[in-house]
Amino acid sequence: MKFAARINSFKSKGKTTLDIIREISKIEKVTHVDLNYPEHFENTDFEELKNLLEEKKIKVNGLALRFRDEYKNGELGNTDKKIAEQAKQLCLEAIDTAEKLGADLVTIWLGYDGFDYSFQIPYEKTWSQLVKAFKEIASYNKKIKISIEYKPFQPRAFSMISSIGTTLLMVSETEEENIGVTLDYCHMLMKGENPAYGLSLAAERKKLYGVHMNDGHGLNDDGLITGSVTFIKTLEFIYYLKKYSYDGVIYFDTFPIRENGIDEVRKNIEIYEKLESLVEKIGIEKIGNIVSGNDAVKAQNILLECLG
Ligand SMILES: [Mn+2]
Repeated sequence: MKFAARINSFKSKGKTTLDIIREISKIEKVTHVDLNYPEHFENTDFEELKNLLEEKKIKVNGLALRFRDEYKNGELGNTDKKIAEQAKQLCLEAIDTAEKLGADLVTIWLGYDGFDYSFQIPYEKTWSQLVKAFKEIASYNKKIKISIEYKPFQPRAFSMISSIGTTLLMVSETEEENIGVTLDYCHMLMKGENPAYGLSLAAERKKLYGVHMNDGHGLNDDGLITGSVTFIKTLEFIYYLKKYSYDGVIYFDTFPIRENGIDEVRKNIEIYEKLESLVEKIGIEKIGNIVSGNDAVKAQNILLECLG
């Protein structure tokens, strides 16, 4: 298995990206990190970073764009063409940097491309602008996969790319081979989606590029430990990951604000592996047979088997 920990879970005053990578490398079973661009590269010597990653045998899964306050009225879809162009350039820089680090994935979450009021933005115009921007970003370097991470709201009241449906529509309209989807489990709950269904839609189309595991109560991006709230939905999600032979990295996008970061990552891995072993124990084929039967009552046998 390939597991990645979240750098910002270990952030505290005075700690550098390099300090955090050193800390994360001590956690057994963590094989990868995801780095935010440009955030985690600021005040960081690039060669030193590269050498440290090699020394600690930690791979970079990918880079994730982080847009600052200057983009608060929109990133790639900003009506101010200058800001939109700047946002695009930042994505291209991230692609170059990912390649230099041997990563093949750049994740783009457009937190600010959205709206808060009725009549605030011209939907079709903004949408077309996003299609054009993603097309340019994806065709810039075909070796790098561009993955759209959607979130229904926060910080905006409505995001432009807010669901598995709008994300796959965007992916489809860009008509580029190397563009796909990153599923953040908690974001899916916020949207009221059943995560496993969204996974199946993306994986069937060979567009599942990234998975962020976590959990939440649905109304907020809680970033809780995987499986801690929605056990059976998480089990179903992992069943589909196995069914589709997902071999990418499992990134724990969780927020241990009051918890010890290292213990929290370990617990995420422990639970993930336990859930995976439950799926294996019950059996992919047996679960598949139950699913194809469309029998709600019989489906509960999966839960009962887990309970022992
Ligand atoms: Mn995420």
